[in-house]
Amino acid sequence: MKPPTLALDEIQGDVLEGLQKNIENFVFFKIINSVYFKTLIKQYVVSRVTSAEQVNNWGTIIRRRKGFVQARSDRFHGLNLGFSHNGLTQLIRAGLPKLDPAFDRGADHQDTIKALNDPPRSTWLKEFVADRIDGVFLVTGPDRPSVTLHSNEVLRLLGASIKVVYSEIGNTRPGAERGHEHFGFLDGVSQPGIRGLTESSDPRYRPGQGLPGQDLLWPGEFVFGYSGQDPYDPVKKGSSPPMAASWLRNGSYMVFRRLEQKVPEFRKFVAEQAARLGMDRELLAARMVGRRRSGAPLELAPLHDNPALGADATRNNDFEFGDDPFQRRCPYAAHIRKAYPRDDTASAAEVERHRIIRAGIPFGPEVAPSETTTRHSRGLMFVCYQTSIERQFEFIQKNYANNPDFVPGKKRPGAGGAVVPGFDPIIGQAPGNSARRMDEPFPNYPAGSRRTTLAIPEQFVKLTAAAYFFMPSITALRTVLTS
Ligand code: N7H
Repeated sequence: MKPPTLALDEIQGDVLEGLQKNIENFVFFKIINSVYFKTLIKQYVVSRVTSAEQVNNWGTIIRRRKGFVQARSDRFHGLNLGFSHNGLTQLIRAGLPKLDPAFDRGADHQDTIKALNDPPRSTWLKEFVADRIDGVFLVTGPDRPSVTLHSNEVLRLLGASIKVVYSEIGNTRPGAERGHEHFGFLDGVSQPGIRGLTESSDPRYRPGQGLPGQDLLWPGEFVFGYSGQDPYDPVKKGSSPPMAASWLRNGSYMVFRRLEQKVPEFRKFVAEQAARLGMDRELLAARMVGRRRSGAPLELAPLHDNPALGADATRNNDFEFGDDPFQRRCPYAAHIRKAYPRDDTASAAEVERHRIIRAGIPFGPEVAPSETTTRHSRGLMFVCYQTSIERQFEFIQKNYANNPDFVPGKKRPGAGGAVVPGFDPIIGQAPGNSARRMDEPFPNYPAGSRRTTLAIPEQFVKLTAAAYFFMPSITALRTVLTS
């Protein structure tokens, strides 16, 4: 099957590949004077926006350097720019066509909050909700001083045409925790492969996969202007997602969620519940996530960690859930089994229509030994990309993570009856912030029939701000959006 040709010089760098980042500044702004703003963006900013092609070139340079000299990703700075529905309305004077319904509504709309069981806007960060948010700059780089310098430079160029509503810096965790999120788990392990971008590591025997287990998807799932997935066949090319206007081409929707993580509370809960269940606490935490801290998937390391497996990109995604019909290795409700059920539902093709590309970064300080209840705000600046927020991010949150009946149709072994898998214990949210349950925290592996439930009285991941953006192509930034 012929891979599509992607216009990488048109697509913003964070969308498909991710800007290289130790540090990322999220600058949320309001447009004060749209005429000046357009002129200044066109004149000074567009040329600084980092494309996927540039990210690719950096990647090559870094890989080459790794082979010869010391890896030095530290020179690279990235800049990307997105607009909310309000922002686009300011820029397109002729009027905005109907876009993705979720995007048009916005993350802070009552209906969105209700549909996702999100905490009310009144509980979000005060500064974030203090004013209208029209757009966001993502400024990335190796260290805080240089990222701050770059951010200030962009803000200086835009002068009084915008007002910063809120900004916050995300940072990868230090030392051995690098690449791990604040609960301690390796993140960024599984991402969809993209046809036309991700190469197959085994073109002869696994042409439909990038790395082993990484299904290749048609790019229209993530970027406008290309074929997406066929709804009935996971391999076949489907139609291109509808484009309400031609300037959507090579653009993507971004979901931003500032998710605070209650780390000491999570640890305490896991320790108490592991003691109650008579099991290892590391195993309980892993059964909530579906992977070990090292990244090793429970499907391949059901009882003991295997750090070599976790670190091996050729093996750490090479599994399905279909071989684990009674959740003996990995609970149905575990975060990764909910968020990407692989072959666990009636239709593998359908599952691939609800994928996202994740590009988040942790924020906040490390937990000090004395911090036994959360005193400092920390968590994940969650970011994901897609061509339909409704069918991708919102579907995962609402129909999978928040839905105790998903995956449906599972039975206990023998004549044990139907299973209610429960909520995703990491990101699932129950109506009114009420308590959640998850089935089978204790492993019946390799055999056994001990029935256990995990009652989770509080959220360890709490939404404190959210917004939806559109990341336009470089050409759209240079033309339609700034003329
Ligand atoms: Fe999740 N965690 O540490 O527990 N996530 N996530 N996520 N997540 C994943 O594969 C985590 C969040 C997905 O392809 C891993 O990269 C935390 C939201 C998807 O097999 C870990 C938070 C949504 C995958 C975590 C959080 C998702 C995934 C395994 C919030 C979307 C890929 C490492 C604070 C609604 C599944 C990896 C696959 C993986 C964690 C948020 C979705 C460790 C702490 C909001 C699709």
